[in-house]
Amino acid sequence: MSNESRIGKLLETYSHNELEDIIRTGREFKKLMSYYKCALMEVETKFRVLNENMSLEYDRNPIESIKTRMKSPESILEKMIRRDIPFNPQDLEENLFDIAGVRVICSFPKDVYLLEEYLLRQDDVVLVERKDYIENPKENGYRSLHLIVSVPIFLAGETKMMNVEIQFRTIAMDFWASLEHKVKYKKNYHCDEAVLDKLKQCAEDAAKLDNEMQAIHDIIVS
Ligand code: 0O2
Repeated sequence: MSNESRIGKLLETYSHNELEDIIRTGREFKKLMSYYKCALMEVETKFRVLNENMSLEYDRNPIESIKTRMKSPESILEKMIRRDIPFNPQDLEENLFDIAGVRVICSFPKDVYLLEEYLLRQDDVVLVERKDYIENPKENGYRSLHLIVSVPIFLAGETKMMNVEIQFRTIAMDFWASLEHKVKYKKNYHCDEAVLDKLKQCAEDAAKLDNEMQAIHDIIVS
């Protein structure tokens, strides 16, 4: 369909006021997404600063890598429909907490909790929600520490608090989660019980490896 006929169809379908509403809502969504991007930058910087500082204090970097991602519009829409959230920016902001996501991959399991502690000690970070899937792994074996934190973003005319989801994992937990995600979402493949059991066993093996590497590290640094 050409742009002209698309616009013609919109003008036939919606009244002037309705079209104004759609455009205004679109602009508000765009603004909100830009705020989330700013919040991602703030949180990523906090972790880079902590990593740099710990390398000075303890002569090692506890963070292997940091990944940031904005939830895709398709995933946002799917979650809003699944959770019956009204389609407007305010309800989105109040109900979806994982639009901006930061994944912090750590060297050892204890680093996960150390970084959590250092982050939550900061005056401008507010803890909104905490799910410890390392202490209490999911039924399928998934392990990570999930936090939702609210952080300020300093804009030209105001300061706004924005929610960011942080997932802390070790390299082993990330290795498992990445491959499990690929296997699970592989098209036309239905995982039977035996495959799910094998995946769970792999998660347990990875956790065992993590604990052994942690024990070796503890001996070396003590
Ligand atoms: P993406 O693309 O990573 O954002 P819900 O999101 O509704 O399912 P909830 O309670 O918000 O439920 O989520 P939860 O349990 O805190 O975890 C959500 C995110 O954790 C997922 O995001 C994944 O990134 C990760 N995750 C949770 N469980 C698993 C799992 O079993 N396997 C893997 N590989 N990752 C997991 P999204 O939204 O699925 O996708």
